[in-house]
Amino acid sequence: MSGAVGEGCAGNRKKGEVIEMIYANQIGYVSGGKKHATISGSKGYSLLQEDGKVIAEGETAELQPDKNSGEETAVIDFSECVTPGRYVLQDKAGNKSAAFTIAKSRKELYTPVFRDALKMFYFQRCGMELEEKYAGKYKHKACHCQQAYYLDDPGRKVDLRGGWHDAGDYGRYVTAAAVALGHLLYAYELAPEVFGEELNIPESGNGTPDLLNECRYEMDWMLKMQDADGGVHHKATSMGFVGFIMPEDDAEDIVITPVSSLATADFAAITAMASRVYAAFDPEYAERLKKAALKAGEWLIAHPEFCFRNPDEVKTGTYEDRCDADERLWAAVELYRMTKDQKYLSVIPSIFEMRLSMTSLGWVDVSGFAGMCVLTAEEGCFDEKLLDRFRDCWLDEADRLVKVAGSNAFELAFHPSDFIWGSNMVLLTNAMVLTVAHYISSREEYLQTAEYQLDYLFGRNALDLSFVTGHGEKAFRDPHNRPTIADGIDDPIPGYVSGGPNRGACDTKANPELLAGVAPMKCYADHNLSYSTNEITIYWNSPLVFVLAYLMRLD
Ligand code: G3I
Ligand code: 9MR
Ligand code: ZN
Repeated sequence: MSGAVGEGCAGNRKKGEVIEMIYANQIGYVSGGKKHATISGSKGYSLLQEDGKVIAEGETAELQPDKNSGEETAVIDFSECVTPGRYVLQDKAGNKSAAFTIAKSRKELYTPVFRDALKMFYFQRCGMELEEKYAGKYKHKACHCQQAYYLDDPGRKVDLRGGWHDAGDYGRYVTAAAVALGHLLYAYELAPEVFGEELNIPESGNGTPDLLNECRYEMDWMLKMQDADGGVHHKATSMGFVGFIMPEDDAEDIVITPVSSLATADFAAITAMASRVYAAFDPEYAERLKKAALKAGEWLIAHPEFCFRNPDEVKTGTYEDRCDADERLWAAVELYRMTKDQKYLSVIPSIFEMRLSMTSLGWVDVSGFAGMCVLTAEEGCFDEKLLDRFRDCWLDEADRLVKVAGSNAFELAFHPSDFIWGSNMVLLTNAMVLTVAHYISSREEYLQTAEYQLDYLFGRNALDLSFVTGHGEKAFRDPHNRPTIADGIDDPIPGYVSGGPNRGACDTKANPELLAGVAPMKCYADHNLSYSTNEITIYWNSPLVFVLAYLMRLD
């Protein structure tokens, strides 16, 4: 990794300043595919080999103002260059893009970042030692092995070892976990052939794909969050966020907050789905998951009302959500797909009347997972009307994304309002919507637009920054991630996705004062204190794994 980005980017480019730059995908492009970069401030460019030899020269169409970056930009199309190698783009003033590869295949191009993005989940493991043979220099001792207690019944304690740390903090939250597992397990279902056993995790070589081994580590923890009556507790964290210490040094009590309908519905959905996925590898485990899903389903039927409470005294993340209809929808279709019992579908008409977004794949809105369940089910599982409804919504949204991407020179399916906390999840779940649209329609433009979204993540953005640690000449380096801050190692663990630019940033390194006049795409600081722009989470990595898996499968 070279080309370190200095302390923070926020505020470094204000309105009115003329920028002359070329932004390229720093990981690179596939020989036979489209190759686009974005030029800012001028139109003439050359494509150079890494040794300086000029391969092509050209001029773009007229520059256009771009609302997201605040720059005057145009698309550079150098698709004609098909020879594998290392290249750089340069404008007439001599400004160079980051270097990038043109590779023979998607597999060749994406495998390193794909492996690291997936190995991230191992590094998030809680409750076990990360041994040197798997974790290398990022090894650490077992953490959070103390018994946890229930906030509403402090005398009741439980062994809660396991699962993944949610993010840069050490909390474990069920709705966030279910969403990450949803991205990962659907990646497996749609592209099983790309998941092998070469992750070098403790279970590697046991005959089960490492992705499923890794997901099971999280699932086993989730099972511990369920009560005997089927209800599932919302989260298990300390009372507040701890300091910047290694996880094994965190000796705070772990408290389990009350059951929520959000957690119970997400749990029902993901355990039902997992029982299907694991059946081929471990039928007994699949049966256990099925029972847990059914119990959660019973709880949902017995508690039709919305239920969620984050006690004020517990200051960690809330994952607050005011509507559980989308979670119940996801649970309904997964439980139906598992049992074929019509009773689960009875909630659907009233949920449809609520006119929810039907394609969301984040922790607030999970209706997109219901869509994926229906759209990817075996023929005849769901009735045609339901299928058509989901299909229409899905393709409408994919068409919208293609149109938005077509309207700017980053080919980014974003409006300024999309730069929220975790904007890179918006980006990557948009790319998921596009790849699934390709899966159901085979239309090339969906795939293309999905890859343009990856271009942005990997450096074709106005920060000239790859949002994945260790991948790209100018990759972000300073995530808000407690182990990375505390371990004394210079390089961050590779393969982590940053939350990304956030217009509503609210920390000491990116906030309204520092960001006054800064364009949405630049509301970002590569600083470990910038939790609102530069944290990492399991559910920001998982959609990247999905998108890369889908693309690699097409080779
Ligand atoms: O949904 C609204 C949208 O309608 C509106 O247009 C937009 C404009 O601001 O905001 C959207 O709400 C945002 C919400 O996330 C949903 O995306 C809020 O502004 C934003 O503040 C909120 O941020 C969440 C953050 O916690 C603060 O609550 C992040 O999504 C969420 O990923 C993050 O999660 C934290 C955990 O609590 C603790 N662990 C780390 C993790 C990552 O930072
Ligand atoms: O580290 C915390 C991070 O995981 C959360 O996403 C974020 C917002 O809830 O909060 C971080 O913790 C900060 C806290 O909110 C305010 N004091 C400083 C903490 C560390 O930066
Ligand atoms: Zn831990």
